[in-house]
Amino acid sequence: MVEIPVVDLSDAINAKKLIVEACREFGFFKVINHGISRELVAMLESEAVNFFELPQHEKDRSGPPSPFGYGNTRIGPNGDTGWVEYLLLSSQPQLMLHKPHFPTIPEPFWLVMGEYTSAVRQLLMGVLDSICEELGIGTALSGLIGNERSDSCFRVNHYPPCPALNKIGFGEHTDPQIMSVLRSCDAPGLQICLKNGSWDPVPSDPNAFYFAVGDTLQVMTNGRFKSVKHRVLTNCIKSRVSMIYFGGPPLTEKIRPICSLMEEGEESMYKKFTWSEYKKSAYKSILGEDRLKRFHKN
Ligand code: GA4
Repeated sequence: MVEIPVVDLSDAINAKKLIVEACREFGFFKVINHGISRELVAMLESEAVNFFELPQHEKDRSGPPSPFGYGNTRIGPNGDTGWVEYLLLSSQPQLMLHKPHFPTIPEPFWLVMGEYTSAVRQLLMGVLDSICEELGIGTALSGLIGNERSDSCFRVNHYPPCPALNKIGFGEHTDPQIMSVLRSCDAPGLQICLKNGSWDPVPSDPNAFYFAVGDTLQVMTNGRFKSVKHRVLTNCIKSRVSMIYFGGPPLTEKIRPICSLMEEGEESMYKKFTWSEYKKSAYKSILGEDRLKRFHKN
């Protein structure tokens, strides 16, 4: 098992360097001393557990996810499946606009999701600012997430204990957005793919957040950072609840390498595209596909 980098946000000077190194090496890191209150996280988890305990027909009234809403076993529109049920919602500031369409999500769940997603968004913006400072490139990244047109989304997954060992809970994939912030309860299952292609289990730590580089950040750094392939395997003992905030840019944003990062004469490895174009193409793909392939030059 390889040690996943741990970034202590209370140590601001070292944190920046560690984050950038981790993004280059793993596309993944763990953050501690993040400042998000345990109570808030615990409240969200408990609302999520209550929701997933509802009778199936009640949950189904808030589905199917097309693309947002309650989903069970089916992931995305192209036939992927997993041992998982989930809620997928577009995030702040649009979160509350969903409310009328999901009659079985109770008011307290909405409130705590609103609070949680804005706290995690702030945390992500801080991490992106650290990346930009370390790379000496202004504040190009956090502005995309803070923007009121940011196309971010939020997912709450529930993996019930599974009688079969090591079944796929959520198949391998990279996240299409800029960066994702994940938190899970104290149950195993998450794995990341290392550069040598082996799968490395990520020990659960309910007090920490895990950050994953997405495809968009890979392009914006012209491949310096790699989006990390990850997956979730089931276990037969414990239910696993995870919550992930996917920080995405506005739909009209042109996705291309950040100029000030490029060395003299360096060319973009990717064709130009907008986030909306990338997203459309992602929704035509299956989960495990290398979605950036179509956007590589040559
Ligand atoms: C992977 C990352 C996020 O969970 C997600 C997923 C989305 C979905 O579940 O609807 C996708 C998947 C994710 C990428 C390819 C397409 C779209 C399922 C799928 C097969 C919400 C996202 O943005 O992309």
